[in-house]
Amino acid sequence: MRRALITGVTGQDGSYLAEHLLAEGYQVWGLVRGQANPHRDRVIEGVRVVEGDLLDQSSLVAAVDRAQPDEVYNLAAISYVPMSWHQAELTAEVTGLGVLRMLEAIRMVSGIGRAGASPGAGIRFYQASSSEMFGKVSEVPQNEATTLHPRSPYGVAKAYGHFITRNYRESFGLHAVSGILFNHESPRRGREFVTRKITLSAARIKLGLQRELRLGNLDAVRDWGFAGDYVRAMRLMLAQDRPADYVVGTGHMHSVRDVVRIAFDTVGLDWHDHVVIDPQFVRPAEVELLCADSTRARVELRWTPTVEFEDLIRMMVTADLERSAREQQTPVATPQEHRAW
Ligand code: NAP
Ligand code: F7E
Repeated sequence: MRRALITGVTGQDGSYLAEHLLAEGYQVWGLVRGQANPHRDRVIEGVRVVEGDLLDQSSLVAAVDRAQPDEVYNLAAISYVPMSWHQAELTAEVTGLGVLRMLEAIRMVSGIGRAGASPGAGIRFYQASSSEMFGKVSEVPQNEATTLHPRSPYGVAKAYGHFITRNYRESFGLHAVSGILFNHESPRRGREFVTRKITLSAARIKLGLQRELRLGNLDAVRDWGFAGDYVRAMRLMLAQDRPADYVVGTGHMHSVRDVVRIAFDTVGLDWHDHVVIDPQFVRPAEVELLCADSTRARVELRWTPTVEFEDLIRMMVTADLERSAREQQTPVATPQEHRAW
């Protein structure tokens, strides 16, 4: 039985990846931080919890030692781009240096890099890199060779994580890969990200629980896919004989305005009646456009996405309608509802 350790197991991707690996027969360990982490009940049933924090080197060594994983998936990060301007140093520590600490923990526990250790042997490492690293894009679409020009402290921190992962691969023969994932969403997406903010608001406005939706730049263009599809690519990357980095996305571009239109259309409302542009949601430096060229992932991993953009937005609105209607009837959420985000 293969053993996996997931950091960020309480996040969107962590939950889908844990489900996927359990279904594939893995023993799954999840790193959870904090004394009384309010997200602890998001950990999928069947996952073994180990305490630890990307800010604390010794806790990571202890976690790797306890889980004895064949594969480590480093998904933990401060992942909300606007927050990275307000807490730039913390973002660098967690999202950037946290990767180095995880790599060091693997090196210390497995002995990789010591005299006599065989290159490529031992623990395999997946780093959650991001299309945010492309930032001000130099070409459309973006692939593994596209120049990085990050536009936020988050993007800069991810670029560090990306290069230190590659460096450990080249320096120590570690089987370490970066998945350069484009935006991926689901009903479990955090409420601060634009798709979920829109689908939840459309549902709540429909139910009379909210009057307006305040947004920033409606012209921003992204390549949005379904998180459940993207975690399959993570496992496939670690299953390759030769470690390499892969871009993962759909290759289709849509604007924030498209998300708004489809979400309000799904609940039978005209978005113009409810959306207000609010400068507080406009970023100091914007990533205007992202679009993936996933040829390498499609050819080498045989990975393909299964959920179309419109279906994804409708899936999220439907889930938010059901959840909001339940909350309307039972204002105090049951533990089951907490778990379901
Ligand atoms: P998410 O929902 O925001 O989850 C982030 C996770 O990181 C949470 O489990 C959080 O735990 C954990 N975390 C934060 N600080 C930590 C620390 N100091 N020590 C340990 N754990 C910590 O993110 P996601 O959308 O699932 O994304 C997963 C990863 O992929 C992230 O690295 C993100 O940057 C990257 N990524 C995401 C996308 C996307 O579109 N979703 C695209 C490209 C790359 P708590 O519950 O304790 O806060
Ligand atoms: O913004 C615009 C905003 O916060 C998308 C993270 O998972 O994907 C995500 O980062 C776009 C931006 O995602 C609002 O200006 C307009 O252009 O949903 P988002 P993101 O910044 O692309 C990447 C790949 C990651 O790696 C990150 O971890 O939408 N936008 N109005 C807004 N965005 C938000 N959040 N809120 C608004 O009101």
